[in-house]
Amino acid sequence: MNIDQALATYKNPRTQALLNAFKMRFPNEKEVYIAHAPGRVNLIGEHIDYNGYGVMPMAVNREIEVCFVPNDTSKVEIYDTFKENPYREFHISGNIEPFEMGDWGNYIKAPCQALFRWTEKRFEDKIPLKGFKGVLVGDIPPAAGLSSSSAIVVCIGCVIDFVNNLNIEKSELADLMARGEMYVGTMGGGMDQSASLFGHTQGPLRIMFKPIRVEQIEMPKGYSFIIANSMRKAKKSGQARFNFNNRSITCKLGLVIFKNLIKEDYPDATLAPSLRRMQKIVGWENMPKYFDKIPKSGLTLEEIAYLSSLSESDIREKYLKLNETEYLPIPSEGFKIYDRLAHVFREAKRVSATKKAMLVGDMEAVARYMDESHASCRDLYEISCPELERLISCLKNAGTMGSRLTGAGWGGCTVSLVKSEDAERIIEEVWKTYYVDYASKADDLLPVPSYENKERVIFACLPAEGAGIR
Ligand code: NG1
Repeated sequence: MNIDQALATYKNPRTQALLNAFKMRFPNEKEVYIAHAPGRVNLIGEHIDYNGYGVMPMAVNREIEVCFVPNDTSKVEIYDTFKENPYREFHISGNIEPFEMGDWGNYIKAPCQALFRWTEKRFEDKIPLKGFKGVLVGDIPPAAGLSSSSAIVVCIGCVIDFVNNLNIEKSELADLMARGEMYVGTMGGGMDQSASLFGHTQGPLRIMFKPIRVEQIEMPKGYSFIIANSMRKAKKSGQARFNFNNRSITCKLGLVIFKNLIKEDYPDATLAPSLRRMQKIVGWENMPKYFDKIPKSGLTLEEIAYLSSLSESDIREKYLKLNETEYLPIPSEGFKIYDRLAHVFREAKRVSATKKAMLVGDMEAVARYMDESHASCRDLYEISCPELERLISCLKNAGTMGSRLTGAGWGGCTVSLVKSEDAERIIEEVWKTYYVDYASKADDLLPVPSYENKERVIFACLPAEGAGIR
């Protein structure tokens, strides 16, 4: 579409800012395209996607947009007006050297490398892949557990798919983007990329993995979800990356111990690639017999070696190695395998129960499962923090039906189920009790915006359509 025509068509201020920024950066380009990808809020099913279990997120009306034109070469040139990140350029190949750890440009490189490798195997004639000139904008709060980073990855994936006429089927693209994002160094499970691609305007999604299957869930009328940011940044680089990978690796260590415990009774289950597959073979009813043999304390490497019948060096090489040079540090309190797995199994059951409750309109039950999920994230998975706890109590005191942290944890956002008629009143009350009386006075949290801009940190969200080209 002609850029002036686009300016006349897309009136919302974010897209207007995007188009104007593109005009300024690339004044000679007249025919442009716009790709978009929403963020997501996870309603229930936390830290279980990477164990193979289904989750229930909802794509929300906060998104990343990229205005772009195809390049004739493999060069990618991109500006970010979203977080004032520096300009980045590179060539697409199957082995793209990453920028420094934590650089935003790695979220652009990740999907490019993944799509190059995918295409190389299938359509030799489309190699080298064409790049693009683009400008990115967005209104998903970064590092808040709303998947701004996966929205960037998915949005760029859509751009590359479009520019090269690849026409990749949606669930394949979701899977590719999930694996592709591991390029930045986190071992996530695939929920975010699928939620961003499969979003729909009627409500949440039930997403199952391997292979990806998505069911659209319709929300009963009269209820809303409020997202509130704790203002504690939940970054996924640095220490937070170790915390995240520690949880994912602890679950893998749990799986090898489990396999050793069941190997005589269920030889088939020893090949299972995830906790879910293993549990499917064993059956929920038989799980406690083995699970109860895992000590409840934090386990040392020596104890894990004993319980899994592996050597310590095997465990280190197979499970603790993060990349060529880094190993996961052994936590001082040991690996709390029992507690982490207890969360995973119970949370997986809660997701199924939530779906059933939502389908029959029992929102009291949905709220109860959300509260239980939060308690489990706090006590068993230990991913909460004092700010999230304080915010949750402000929300509950203001009258939410159910409230929980959402996303990876250690800060970021909460999600609450409320009666739609109560939403505005609850937002006003929590604005006062959390943001004015607490967060604005704490010196190590993100700055609290003015009252007029409060929807940047607390808002009732709407379900949104999935990523694509406008
Ligand atoms: P966020 O909230 O974007 O940090 C991460 C993982 C998800 C999932 C959740 C926890 C990535 C890209 N995302 O999400 O796959 O494991 O944590 O439920 O790693």
